Amino acid sequence: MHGGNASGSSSPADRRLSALVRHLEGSSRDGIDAGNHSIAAAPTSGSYGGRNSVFDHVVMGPEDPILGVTVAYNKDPSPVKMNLGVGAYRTEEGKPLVLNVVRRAEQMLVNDSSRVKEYLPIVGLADFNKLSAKLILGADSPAVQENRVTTVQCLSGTGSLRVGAEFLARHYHQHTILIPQPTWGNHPKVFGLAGLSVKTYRYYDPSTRGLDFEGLMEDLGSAPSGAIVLFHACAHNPTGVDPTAQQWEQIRQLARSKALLPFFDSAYQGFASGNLDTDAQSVRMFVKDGGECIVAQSFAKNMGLYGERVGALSIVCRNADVAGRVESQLKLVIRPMYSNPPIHGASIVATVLKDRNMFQEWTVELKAMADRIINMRTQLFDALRSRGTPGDWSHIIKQIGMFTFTGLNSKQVAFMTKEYHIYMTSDGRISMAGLSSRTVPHLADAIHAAVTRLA
Ligand code: KET
Repeated sequence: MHGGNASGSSSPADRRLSALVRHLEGSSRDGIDAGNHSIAAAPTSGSYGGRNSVFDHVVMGPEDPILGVTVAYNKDPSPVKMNLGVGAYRTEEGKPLVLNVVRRAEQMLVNDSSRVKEYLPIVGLADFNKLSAKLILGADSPAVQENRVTTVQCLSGTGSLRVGAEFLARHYHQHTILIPQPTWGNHPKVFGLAGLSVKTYRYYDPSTRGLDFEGLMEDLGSAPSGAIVLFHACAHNPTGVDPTAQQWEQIRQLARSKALLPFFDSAYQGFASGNLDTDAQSVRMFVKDGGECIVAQSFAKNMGLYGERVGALSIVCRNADVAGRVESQLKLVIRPMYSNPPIHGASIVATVLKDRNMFQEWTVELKAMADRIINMRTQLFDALRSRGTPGDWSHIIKQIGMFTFTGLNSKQVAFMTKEYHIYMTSDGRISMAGLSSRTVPHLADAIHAAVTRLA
């Protein structure tokens, strides 16, 4: 115990607070724990360079390019405003959706009085981990059966990517990671801050609004041997353009021949096709060949658990022995970062995945979300065609997943926000899940005006 605190039996929080109060009053250094002397000695007493904060030099940071769109949207008083920025599902009425099966699972959890709020292990909920691995790799996956997959529960997709990246930065011989150009805006930051060196590979061709397959193969072909390669498992964000099964097979062969390490980001399983197995094909192809790979999974979108922060990181290894050692090191990454993950969301997912009926109910609700998005694509495409909006808009119905990469430029986006109160990311990406039959005409009017006035 640290000694010398005048407040006797008060809690650590109380002691810290009273130390802070004394400190701010500038009265004395007494009573501050030995380890905190630097606080008492810090020049915060009002005379620091004539300024009154040690943080005076801190400049205002920019808003996040995606989440900042919601911040701007929230400030707009217009009744016609639309938020097509963040990828979050909305109902036909424009409301956030909690799946019925999720409500049911939560009810069961609440009613179960044997459930407690103890810490989870560092790696999270065992059932959740096992079931998540099976969900992405396949119920009969030999890799799972042979115990050569280690899965740890993490803070949604982002946390899984970050833990995976930190592990690679510590234990993998190659620190170069190639990410697609373009990709989800957070990828370069997550990987860069974990200590990896981020490079890009060609992915999207704006002239065809499709995959730049040759560019992709060339860039992976000239990547340093052993480099990590990030792939979007399905429903590439922001482009909505995925390789075909045949192209994936060619990518797999090239990646394996160059000993590249595939790192899959699976944030939209079930959202691309409406089918969980179809959307996992790319990952399963790489696991089937017996080689190693990494998968970050998110349950934010497919189970609508955004704010619960539920995800998993799986590392598929050559054998069970390696998997065990890898897991021991993942624990050493996680423990000092956030100690162990939260219990509630993972318990919901485990409850749903474990029960045959609930699982079935989930797939139906998931398919309904995917279908509504596909329906919005058709409606928007038809609305633009009926307005005679210049340009070929067929990419709206060809692209898959939550987003349409419209091809609108940042000026056109700014115009639509200013004149029509439509909020979207400046790269022209719109979240189709934010649209409804009621709002399609307004969006089509805005796009029409933007492309006819600001070519
Ligand atoms: N990967 C991809 C490809 C992705 O689009 C997202 C989220 C995530 C990971 C992280 O999701 P998480 O909530 O950590 O499980 N994308 C949407 C939300 C965001 O930017 O945070 C989006 O692009 O709008």
